[in-house]
Amino acid sequence: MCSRKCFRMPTLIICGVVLTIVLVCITGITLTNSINISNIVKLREKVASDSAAANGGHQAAQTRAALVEQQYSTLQTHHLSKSDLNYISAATHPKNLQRLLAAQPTAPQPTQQPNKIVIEIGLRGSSVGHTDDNLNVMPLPHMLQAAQALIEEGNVDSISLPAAAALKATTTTTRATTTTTTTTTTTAAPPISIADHNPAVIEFDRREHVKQTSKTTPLLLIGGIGFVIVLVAITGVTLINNINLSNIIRLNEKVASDSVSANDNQIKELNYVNNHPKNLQQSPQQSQQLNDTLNAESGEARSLEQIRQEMSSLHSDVNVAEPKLSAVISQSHAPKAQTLDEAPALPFGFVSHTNGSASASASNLIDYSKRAQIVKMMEHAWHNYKLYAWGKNELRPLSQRPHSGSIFGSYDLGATIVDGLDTLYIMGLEKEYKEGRDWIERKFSLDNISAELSVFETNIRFVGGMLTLYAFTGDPLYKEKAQHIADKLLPAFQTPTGIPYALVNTKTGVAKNYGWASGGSSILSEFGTLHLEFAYLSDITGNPLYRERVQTIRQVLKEMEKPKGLYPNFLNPKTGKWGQLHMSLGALGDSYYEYLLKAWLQSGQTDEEAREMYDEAMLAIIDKMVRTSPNGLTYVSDLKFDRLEHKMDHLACFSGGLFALGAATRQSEHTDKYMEVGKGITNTCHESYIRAPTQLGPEAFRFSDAAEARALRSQEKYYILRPETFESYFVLWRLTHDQKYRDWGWDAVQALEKYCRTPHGYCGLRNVYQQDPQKDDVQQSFFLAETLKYLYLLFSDDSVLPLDEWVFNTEAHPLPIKGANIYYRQAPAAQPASNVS
Ligand code: DMJ
Repeated sequence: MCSRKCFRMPTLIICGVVLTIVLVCITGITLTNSINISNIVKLREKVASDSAAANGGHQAAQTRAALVEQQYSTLQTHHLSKSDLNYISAATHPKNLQRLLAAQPTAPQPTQQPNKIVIEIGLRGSSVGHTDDNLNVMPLPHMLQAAQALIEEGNVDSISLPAAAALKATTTTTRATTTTTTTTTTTAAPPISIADHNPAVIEFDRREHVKQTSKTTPLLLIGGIGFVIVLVAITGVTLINNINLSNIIRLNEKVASDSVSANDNQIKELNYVNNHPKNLQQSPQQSQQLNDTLNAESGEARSLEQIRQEMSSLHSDVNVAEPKLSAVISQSHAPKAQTLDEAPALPFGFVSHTNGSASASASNLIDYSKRAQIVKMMEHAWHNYKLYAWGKNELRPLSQRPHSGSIFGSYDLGATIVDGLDTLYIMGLEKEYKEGRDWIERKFSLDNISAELSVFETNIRFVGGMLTLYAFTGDPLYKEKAQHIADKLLPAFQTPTGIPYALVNTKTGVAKNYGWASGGSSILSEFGTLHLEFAYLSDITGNPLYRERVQTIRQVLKEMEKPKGLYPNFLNPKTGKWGQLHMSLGALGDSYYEYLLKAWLQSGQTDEEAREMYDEAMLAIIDKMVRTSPNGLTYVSDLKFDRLEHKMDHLACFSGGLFALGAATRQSEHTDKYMEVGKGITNTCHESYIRAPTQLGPEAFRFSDAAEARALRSQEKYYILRPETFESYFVLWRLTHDQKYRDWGWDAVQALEKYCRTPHGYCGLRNVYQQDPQKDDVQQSFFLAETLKYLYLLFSDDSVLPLDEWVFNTEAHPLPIKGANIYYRQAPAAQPASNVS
């Protein structure tokens, strides 16, 4: 409870002022809010009603104040003797005052209220220091003592004792005293009859006095409490309003920012399209239209000419061969013979996710809603990896912990980060991309670990991932990391033939092959899948060593005698002899063939040797291994010695796209056959999917009288989120624009969502033929690197990573095509070879 000091006049004045300020502030805030949301009618009404409530409270307070004034005024009209004053000073003063008031005659009401009450006290007896002998007053010290007591009790604030003569004169004439305050003008006190009292003048604060009245004190307390309640209510309402307002404002800001970012994405898209070398060759009219749109969107006044100038300042004068693209990849899209030493970063996200229409040519082939679904899947995979396995290699979604049994073991190599980062970039998931980039910068190193790494897997996922990121961004971090990783792999190449071993210890450099591989052989699909990365690494670092290493492999293979024109899967790196004569376009062989075609594409179609080797190999495969089932399904068998095994690995499903790409990029007598086989294989892989209740394909499927495109053995029935079938859908879509490839892809997306999605990421399935298949609890890094990337691209338009500018490594990391892509970022001059070898 408040002591009486709380109710002293100055305290109350201060409180009043503070409350007034608070009220003014609240009213001000409310008004400001009202203005801010003047268009939000409901809210305005609420603010208005709050304001009305505040006014009501204020009026009540004013009424109470008027009552107090009246009560005070009544008190003032009564002359109080010393003893009366003593009553007033007593603890029971309200009662006494009431009694006094009742006993005293009522005087006329003053017209104006003084701010200080003036009480004249009769001074009886002689007075020390008083010159007027007529005064029979209390000795002054006594009077002062009494007055002091009043002050101490808190009843008066100050006492003034005018000179006796003056007092007397005042008393006998007008009997009025005056007092002034800083806030009001001097006012005359009403006439006072004090009979035999010689006055001393005691002034005290009126409000203090009011407090001493029996009726006003409780009223004031009640009023005060009411006022506080009203204030609290007003403050509460105002706060709620403010919260509502800030929410609304935030919402508005978000809407605005979304709209800005949508616009921004459109601008990025337009910038990308506009700055694209292809478009720089458009007709002036087309270009101007595009440029006008861009300027209208961005508010920038960059003319096409300026863009041309900016671009040409980036171009060097190096002439390279015109890409020999077939009619399937439109010749009109072929860039001019230009390349760049330096290029800006590729626009982040490439194109917007929104259903905009930034450019008719760029967006008319985008399936926005389906593509947005793939982005959500990527977010789900990434966020859960981040939550439960950040920095580790892969995620176990069911266990919600890292997958330490992955091919990279339990070392903190962040395989999912490195493998998935370019997909984030392509999808425009900027925040997630930056998290990954930051991790790579701070954490990724092979320096202080003693891991036995697969040369092939490390190359395609880590080196490949870093190289793509370097091409996209020009960020030297990625070039350094790519070189760092490749250097760790180089000891594996120390073999008599130059054919690398499969495994290398990152600390000791000791390399070896798998114990299970035929006769200590290296694996064709592994040592044959280094070319793209190592060749590109040499070009961006200026160090020829990496290219030399893979060129050596190429020469060994080229010169080897090939049984029936085919490449066996095993080759001994010491003897240079083939191991078992097993051939496959699936496991152990697959990406070697892929890299023959792609090395040629990557070189700007100048590496003729690679294309020739590709054609020879693929024609042999068509002849010796590709077959058609009784029901017309085209498939690629494995060949073991002279025996065909009518089985196709899921891994071999990439070859549908590969055959088609071979057809699309060179017109020859084989083109139609390539395309036919490519489409046929892709169709068969689709069949393997739709013949499973889960609509997802098995690891391997067979062709026999009993079944076609179905797994027959239990160990072949799993699906581990593999991408190869979607890769072929994507390539075939790009080359044919046949809607069925998108439809097939979308069916698979729904199957992935239904069977593979878990609350904490995506898992593979143990048996695709079961209605309710068990999940394998592994989210493979290639699910982010490849599966989701190919699906995203399937629903994008052709300007996102166009196939005449980018070539995908076997882990779906796009690498720029030399001479056709401004992001190739070739090093300006060759540097001396590294000592690492
Ligand atoms: C990926 O790591 C690569 O595509 C590789 O070439 C083979 N298989 C896996 C995905 O299935």
